[in-house]
Amino acid sequence: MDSSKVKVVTCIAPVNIAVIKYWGKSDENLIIPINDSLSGTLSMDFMCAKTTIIASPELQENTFWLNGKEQSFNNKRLTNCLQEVKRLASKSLPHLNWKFSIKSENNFPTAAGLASSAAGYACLVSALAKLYEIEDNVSFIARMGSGSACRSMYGGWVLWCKGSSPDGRDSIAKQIAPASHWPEMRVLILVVNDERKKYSSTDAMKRSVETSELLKYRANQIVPKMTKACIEAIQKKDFEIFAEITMKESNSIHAICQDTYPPCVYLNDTSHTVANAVHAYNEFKSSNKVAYTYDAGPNAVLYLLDSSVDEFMSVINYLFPPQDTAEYYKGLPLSSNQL
Ligand code: 2P0
Repeated sequence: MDSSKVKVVTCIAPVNIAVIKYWGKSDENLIIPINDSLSGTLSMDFMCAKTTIIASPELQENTFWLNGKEQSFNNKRLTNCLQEVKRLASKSLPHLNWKFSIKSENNFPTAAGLASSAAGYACLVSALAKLYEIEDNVSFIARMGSGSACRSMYGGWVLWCKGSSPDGRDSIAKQIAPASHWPEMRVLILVVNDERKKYSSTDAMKRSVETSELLKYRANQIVPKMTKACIEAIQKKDFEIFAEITMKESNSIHAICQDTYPPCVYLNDTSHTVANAVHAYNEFKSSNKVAYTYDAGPNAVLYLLDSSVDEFMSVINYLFPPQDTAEYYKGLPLSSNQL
Protein backbone atom coordinates (compact mmCIF):
# COMPACT_ATOMS: atom_id res chain seq x y z
CA MET A 1 0.00 0.00 0.00
CA ASP A 2 1.29 3.50 -0.86
CA SER A 3 2.15 5.07 2.56
CA SER A 4 0.73 8.49 1.54
CA LYS A 5 -2.58 6.71 1.04
CA VAL A 6 -2.89 5.13 4.42
CA LYS A 7 -3.58 6.49 7.92
CA VAL A 8 -3.18 4.33 11.01
CA VAL A 9 -4.18 5.23 14.56
CA THR A 10 -4.14 3.12 17.72
CA CYS A 11 -5.68 3.95 21.11
CA ILE A 12 -6.12 2.16 24.40
CA ALA A 13 -8.87 2.91 26.90
CA PRO A 14 -9.51 1.77 30.48
CA VAL A 15 -12.45 0.24 32.29
CA ASN A 16 -14.41 2.28 34.82
CA ILE A 17 -16.31 1.00 37.84
CA ALA A 18 -19.33 3.03 38.96
CA VAL A 19 -19.96 3.80 42.59
CA ILE A 20 -23.14 5.72 41.74
CA LYS A 21 -24.75 3.58 39.06
CA TYR A 22 -26.29 4.45 35.70
CA TRP A 23 -29.51 2.46 35.35
CA GLY A 24 -32.18 3.63 32.91
CA LYS A 25 -32.41 5.92 29.88
CA SER A 26 -34.74 8.80 29.05
CA ASP A 27 -33.73 8.52 25.36
CA GLU A 28 -32.86 5.09 23.99
CA ASN A 29 -31.46 6.30 20.67
CA LEU A 30 -29.20 9.07 21.99
CA ILE A 31 -28.44 7.17 25.23
CA ILE A 32 -29.40 9.87 27.71
CA PRO A 33 -29.55 8.55 31.31
CA ILE A 34 -32.30 9.20 33.87
CA ASN A 35 -29.71 9.95 36.57
CA ASP A 36 -26.16 11.19 37.08
CA SER A 37 -23.50 8.55 37.79
CA LEU A 38 -20.01 8.55 39.26
CA SER A 39 -17.11 6.17 38.75
CA GLY A 40 -13.43 5.46 39.25
CA THR A 41 -11.36 4.73 36.13
CA LEU A 42 -8.92 1.85 36.47
CA SER A 43 -5.29 2.00 35.49
CA MET A 44 -4.72 0.95 31.87
CA ASP A 45 -1.96 -1.46 32.91
CA PHE A 46 -4.44 -4.16 33.83
CA MET A 47 -7.76 -4.08 31.98
CA CYS A 48 -8.20 -2.14 28.78
CA ALA A 49 -9.53 -2.09 25.25
CA LYS A 50 -7.20 -1.49 22.31
CA THR A 51 -8.41 -0.24 18.93
CA THR A 52 -6.51 0.24 15.69
CA ILE A 53 -8.06 1.97 12.69
CA ILE A 54 -6.49 1.76 9.24
CA ALA A 55 -7.98 4.18 6.71
CA SER A 56 -7.14 4.12 3.01
CA PRO A 57 -8.75 5.10 -0.31
CA GLU A 58 -7.71 1.66 -1.52
CA LEU A 59 -10.03 -0.15 0.89
CA GLN A 60 -13.30 -1.18 -0.77
CA GLU A 61 -15.52 -1.29 2.32
CA ASN A 62 -15.60 -0.52 6.04
CA THR A 63 -14.91 -3.51 8.29
CA PHE A 64 -15.00 -3.95 12.07
CA TRP A 65 -13.36 -6.80 13.98
CA LEU A 66 -13.92 -7.32 17.73
CA ASN A 67 -11.73 -9.87 19.52
CA GLY A 68 -10.93 -11.55 16.20
CA LYS A 69 -14.55 -11.84 15.00
CA GLU A 70 -15.98 -9.71 12.22
CA GLN A 71 -18.92 -7.55 13.34
CA SER A 72 -21.70 -6.05 11.26
CA PHE A 73 -21.29 -2.38 10.37
CA ASN A 74 -25.05 -2.19 10.33
CA ASN A 75 -25.21 -1.15 13.98
CA LYS A 76 -27.07 1.99 15.00
CA ARG A 77 -24.74 2.86 17.88
CA LEU A 78 -21.65 2.56 15.71
CA THR A 79 -23.31 4.56 12.93
CA ASN A 80 -24.39 7.28 15.39
CA CYS A 81 -20.83 7.62 16.73
CA LEU A 82 -19.33 7.74 13.23
CA GLN A 83 -21.83 10.31 12.05
CA GLU A 84 -21.13 12.61 15.02
CA VAL A 85 -17.33 12.30 14.71
CA LYS A 86 -17.50 13.08 10.98
CA ARG A 87 -19.80 16.04 11.68
CA LEU A 88 -17.12 17.55 13.97
CA ALA A 89 -14.25 16.82 11.56
CA SER A 90 -12.94 19.44 9.17
CA LYS A 91 -14.53 18.91 5.78
CA SER A 92 -11.20 19.60 4.10
CA LEU A 93 -9.48 16.51 5.55
CA PRO A 94 -8.34 14.43 2.56
CA HIS A 95 -9.07 11.13 4.33
CA LEU A 96 -12.56 12.05 5.55
CA ASN A 97 -14.26 9.77 3.05
CA TRP A 98 -11.70 6.97 2.89
CA LYS A 99 -12.95 3.54 3.89
CA PHE A 100 -11.43 2.02 7.01
CA SER A 101 -10.86 -1.17 8.90
CA ILE A 102 -11.34 -1.17 12.69
CA LYS A 103 -9.79 -3.82 14.89
CA SER A 104 -10.69 -3.83 18.61
CA GLU A 105 -9.58 -6.14 21.39
CA ASN A 106 -10.21 -6.38 25.13
CA ASN A 107 -7.60 -8.00 27.37
CA PHE A 108 -10.38 -9.25 29.70
CA PRO A 109 -13.75 -11.07 29.27
CA THR A 110 -16.20 -9.25 26.96
CA ALA A 111 -19.86 -8.66 27.99
CA ALA A 112 -19.37 -10.43 31.33
CA GLY A 113 -20.37 -7.39 33.39
CA LEU A 114 -16.79 -6.09 33.51
CA ALA A 115 -17.46 -2.80 31.70
CA SER A 116 -16.13 -4.04 28.35
CA SER A 117 -18.50 -1.84 26.31
CA ALA A 118 -17.38 1.21 28.30
CA ALA A 119 -13.72 0.66 27.48
CA GLY A 120 -14.57 -0.48 23.93
CA TYR A 121 -16.58 2.55 22.84
CA ALA A 122 -14.32 5.01 24.69
CA CYS A 123 -11.44 3.52 22.74
CA LEU A 124 -13.24 3.48 19.40
CA VAL A 125 -14.40 7.10 19.69
CA SER A 126 -10.94 8.25 20.85
CA ALA A 127 -9.38 6.50 17.84
CA LEU A 128 -11.90 8.04 15.44
CA ALA A 129 -11.34 11.49 16.99
CA LYS A 130 -7.59 11.02 16.53
CA LEU A 131 -8.06 9.83 12.94
CA TYR A 132 -10.12 12.93 12.12
CA GLU A 133 -7.91 15.29 14.19
CA ILE A 134 -10.69 16.44 16.54
CA GLU A 135 -9.56 18.26 19.69
CA ASP A 136 -13.01 18.85 21.29
CA ASN A 137 -14.47 16.90 24.22
CA VAL A 138 -15.97 13.84 22.54
CA SER A 139 -17.32 12.12 25.68
CA PHE A 140 -20.87 12.83 24.45
CA ILE A 141 -20.06 10.79 21.32
CA ALA A 142 -18.65 7.87 23.35
CA ARG A 143 -21.93 8.02 25.31
CA MET A 144 -23.83 7.40 22.07
CA GLY A 145 -21.92 4.12 21.68
CA SER A 146 -22.51 2.90 25.22
CA GLY A 147 -23.59 5.16 28.06
CA SER A 148 -20.90 4.25 30.55
CA ALA A 149 -18.21 4.73 27.87
CA CYS A 150 -18.28 8.50 28.40
CA ARG A 151 -16.87 7.96 31.90
CA SER A 152 -13.90 5.98 30.52
CA MET A 153 -12.76 9.07 28.57
CA TYR A 154 -11.21 10.45 31.77
CA GLY A 155 -8.97 9.06 34.48
CA GLY A 156 -9.51 9.27 38.24
CA TRP A 157 -12.99 10.07 39.59
CA VAL A 158 -15.50 10.91 36.89
CA LEU A 159 -19.04 12.31 37.02
CA TRP A 160 -21.42 11.74 34.11
CA CYS A 161 -24.04 14.50 34.32
CA LYS A 162 -27.31 13.39 32.79
CA GLY A 163 -27.80 16.89 31.33
CA SER A 164 -31.08 18.54 30.34
CA SER A 165 -30.74 19.19 26.63
CA PRO A 166 -33.03 16.99 24.46
CA ASP A 167 -30.18 16.44 21.98
CA GLY A 168 -27.91 15.07 24.73
CA ARG A 169 -25.17 17.62 24.02
CA ASP A 170 -24.78 18.37 27.76
CA SER A 171 -24.95 14.72 28.83
CA ILE A 172 -21.20 14.52 29.26
CA ALA A 173 -18.54 13.19 31.59
CA LYS A 174 -16.12 15.34 33.58
CA GLN A 175 -13.31 14.54 35.97
CA ILE A 176 -14.05 15.59 39.57
CA ALA A 177 -10.66 14.49 40.96
CA PRO A 178 -7.56 12.88 39.47
CA ALA A 179 -6.40 9.46 40.72
CA SER A 180 -3.44 11.24 42.39
CA HIS A 181 -5.94 12.92 44.76
CA TRP A 182 -6.49 9.57 46.54
CA PRO A 183 -3.43 7.48 45.60
CA GLU A 184 -4.07 4.84 48.30
CA MET A 185 -7.32 3.75 46.62
CA ARG A 186 -7.32 0.23 45.16
CA VAL A 187 -9.82 -1.89 43.29
CA LEU A 188 -10.00 -5.66 43.67
CA ILE A 189 -11.97 -7.58 41.06
CA LEU A 190 -13.27 -11.01 42.02
CA VAL A 191 -14.25 -12.80 38.84
CA VAL A 192 -17.06 -15.08 39.96
CA ASN A 193 -18.10 -15.89 36.41
CA ASP A 194 -16.58 -14.65 33.14
CA GLU A 195 -19.31 -15.92 30.81
CA ARG A 196 -21.47 -13.49 28.85
CA LYS A 197 -24.18 -12.11 31.12
CA LYS A 198 -27.72 -13.55 31.10
CA TYR A 199 -29.44 -10.29 30.16
CA SER A 200 -27.71 -7.37 28.54
CA SER A 201 -27.71 -4.29 30.74
CA THR A 202 -29.23 -2.36 27.82
CA ASP A 203 -32.31 -4.63 27.75
CA ALA A 204 -32.52 -4.96 31.51
CA MET A 205 -32.43 -1.22 32.22
CA LYS A 206 -35.08 -0.63 29.54
CA ARG A 207 -37.30 -3.19 31.26
CA SER A 208 -36.65 -1.48 34.61
CA VAL A 209 -37.74 1.88 33.17
CA GLU A 210 -40.92 0.26 31.81
CA THR A 211 -41.89 -1.75 34.88
CA SER A 212 -40.21 -0.58 38.10
CA GLU A 213 -42.01 2.07 40.14
CA LEU A 214 -39.07 2.08 42.55
CA LEU A 215 -36.73 3.21 39.77
CA LYS A 216 -38.44 6.63 39.55
CA TYR A 217 -37.94 7.14 43.29
CA ARG A 218 -34.32 6.01 43.02
CA ALA A 219 -33.52 8.33 40.09
CA ASN A 220 -35.30 11.40 41.45
CA GLN A 221 -34.91 11.12 45.22
CA ILE A 222 -32.01 8.82 46.10
CA VAL A 223 -29.34 9.32 43.44
CA PRO A 224 -29.05 13.16 43.61
CA LYS A 225 -28.41 13.01 47.40
CA MET A 226 -26.04 10.04 47.12
CA THR A 227 -24.08 11.65 44.29
CA LYS A 228 -23.54 14.87 46.22
CA ALA A 229 -22.50 12.96 49.37
CA CYS A 230 -20.19 10.67 47.41
CA ILE A 231 -18.42 13.59 45.70
CA GLU A 232 -17.89 15.18 49.13
CA ALA A 233 -16.55 11.86 50.54
CA ILE A 234 -14.08 11.60 47.63
CA GLN A 235 -13.01 15.23 48.04
CA LYS A 236 -12.44 14.70 51.78
CA LYS A 237 -10.97 11.19 51.24
CA ASP A 238 -13.49 9.91 53.78
CA PHE A 239 -13.43 6.15 53.13
CA GLU A 240 -16.03 5.39 55.82
CA ILE A 241 -18.74 7.41 54.05
CA PHE A 242 -17.50 6.54 50.55
CA ALA A 243 -17.78 2.81 51.35
CA GLU A 244 -21.26 3.09 52.85
CA ILE A 245 -22.57 4.99 49.82
CA THR A 246 -20.89 2.58 47.38
CA MET A 247 -22.45 -0.50 49.00
CA LYS A 248 -25.88 1.11 49.42
CA GLU A 249 -25.82 2.20 45.76
CA SER A 250 -24.99 -1.28 44.55
CA ASN A 251 -27.75 -2.73 46.71
CA SER A 252 -30.12 -0.09 45.35
CA ILE A 253 -29.70 -1.05 41.67
CA HIS A 254 -29.95 -4.75 42.43
CA ALA A 255 -33.17 -4.03 44.37
CA ILE A 256 -34.40 -2.24 41.23
CA CYS A 257 -33.42 -5.28 39.15
CA GLN A 258 -35.50 -7.43 41.51
CA ASP A 259 -38.40 -4.94 41.25
CA THR A 260 -38.22 -5.10 37.44
CA TYR A 261 -40.86 -7.38 35.93
CA PRO A 262 -39.90 -10.04 35.07
CA PRO A 263 -36.91 -9.55 37.39
CA CYS A 264 -33.33 -9.51 36.10
CA VAL A 265 -31.25 -11.21 38.75
CA TYR A 266 -27.50 -10.82 38.32
CA LEU A 267 -26.13 -11.80 41.73
CA ASN A 268 -25.55 -15.42 42.71
CA ASP A 269 -24.68 -17.20 45.97
CA THR A 270 -20.97 -16.40 45.56
CA SER A 271 -21.77 -12.69 45.11
CA HIS A 272 -23.78 -12.75 48.36
CA THR A 273 -21.00 -14.64 50.16
CA VAL A 274 -18.52 -11.91 49.18
CA ALA A 275 -20.91 -9.13 50.28
CA ASN A 276 -21.50 -10.88 53.62
CA ALA A 277 -17.73 -11.30 54.11
CA VAL A 278 -17.22 -7.57 53.50
CA HIS A 279 -19.85 -6.65 56.10
CA ALA A 280 -18.42 -9.16 58.61
CA TYR A 281 -14.89 -7.82 58.04
CA ASN A 282 -15.99 -4.19 58.43
CA GLU A 283 -17.84 -5.08 61.62
CA PHE A 284 -14.75 -6.87 62.95
CA LYS A 285 -12.63 -3.78 62.19
CA SER A 286 -15.31 -1.47 63.71
CA SER A 287 -15.24 0.68 60.57
CA ASN A 288 -15.69 0.37 56.82
CA LYS A 289 -12.43 -0.91 55.36
CA VAL A 290 -13.83 -2.50 52.20
CA ALA A 291 -16.76 -1.63 49.91
CA TYR A 292 -18.33 -3.99 47.37
CA THR A 293 -20.14 -3.01 44.23
CA TYR A 294 -21.80 -5.21 41.57
CA ASP A 295 -22.68 -4.28 38.02
CA ALA A 296 -24.78 -6.31 35.58
CA GLY A 297 -23.24 -9.61 36.60
CA PRO A 298 -22.20 -11.63 39.67
CA ASN A 299 -18.57 -10.41 39.74
CA ALA A 300 -17.65 -8.45 42.86
CA VAL A 301 -15.64 -5.27 42.56
CA LEU A 302 -14.15 -4.13 45.84
CA TYR A 303 -12.93 -0.62 46.59
CA LEU A 304 -10.44 -0.53 49.48
CA LEU A 305 -7.33 1.32 50.56
CA ASP A 306 -3.86 -0.06 49.94
CA SER A 307 -3.38 -0.70 53.68
CA SER A 308 -6.32 -3.18 53.70
CA VAL A 309 -5.46 -5.17 50.56
CA ASP A 310 -3.23 -7.87 52.07
CA GLU A 311 -5.42 -8.60 55.06
CA PHE A 312 -8.63 -8.69 53.05
CA MET A 313 -6.99 -10.86 50.39
CA SER A 314 -6.29 -13.42 53.11
CA VAL A 315 -10.01 -13.40 53.99
CA ILE A 316 -10.85 -14.02 50.31
CA ASN A 317 -8.24 -16.77 50.03
CA TYR A 318 -9.69 -18.41 53.11
CA LEU A 319 -13.26 -18.28 51.74
CA PHE A 320 -12.26 -19.20 48.18
CA PRO A 321 -9.10 -21.27 48.21
CA PRO A 322 -7.06 -20.67 45.02
CA GLN A 323 -8.26 -23.89 43.31
CA ASP A 324 -11.80 -22.47 43.46
CA THR A 325 -13.29 -20.78 40.39
CA ALA A 326 -13.03 -17.30 41.86
CA GLU A 327 -10.02 -15.41 40.56
CA TYR A 328 -8.80 -11.97 41.44
CA TYR A 329 -6.66 -9.24 40.09
CA LYS A 330 -4.73 -7.76 42.94
CA GLY A 331 -5.17 -4.15 44.05
CA LEU A 332 -5.57 -2.25 40.80
CA PRO A 333 -4.73 1.46 41.09
CA LEU A 334 -6.87 4.12 39.48
CA SER A 335 -5.70 5.85 36.33
CA SER A 336 -4.98 9.53 36.13
CA ASN A 337 -4.67 9.74 32.39
CA GLN A 338 -7.09 11.58 30.23
CA LEU A 339 -7.51 9.92 26.86
C1 2P0 B 1 -22.79 1.61 35.46
N1 2P0 B 1 -23.87 -0.26 34.23
O1 2P0 B 1 -23.03 2.74 35.90
C2 2P0 B 1 -23.96 0.63 35.32
C3 2P0 B 1 -24.11 -0.21 36.53
C4 2P0 B 1 -24.19 -1.62 34.62
C5 2P0 B 1 -24.58 -1.56 36.03
O2 2P0 B 1 -23.35 1.29 32.76
O3 2P0 B 1 -27.13 0.52 27.08
O4 2P0 B 1 -23.28 -1.05 28.92
O5 2P0 B 1 -24.73 0.55 26.39
O6 2P0 B 1 -25.72 2.51 27.58
O7 2P0 B 1 -23.19 1.45 29.36
C6 2P0 B 1 -23.79 -0.78 31.84
O8 2P0 B 1 -24.50 -0.08 30.88
O9 2P0 B 1 -25.37 0.34 28.76
C7 2P0 B 1 -23.65 0.14 32.98
P1 2P0 B 1 -25.75 1.02 27.40
P2 2P0 B 1 -23.95 0.19 29.42
O10 2P0 B 1 -21.63 1.26 35.18
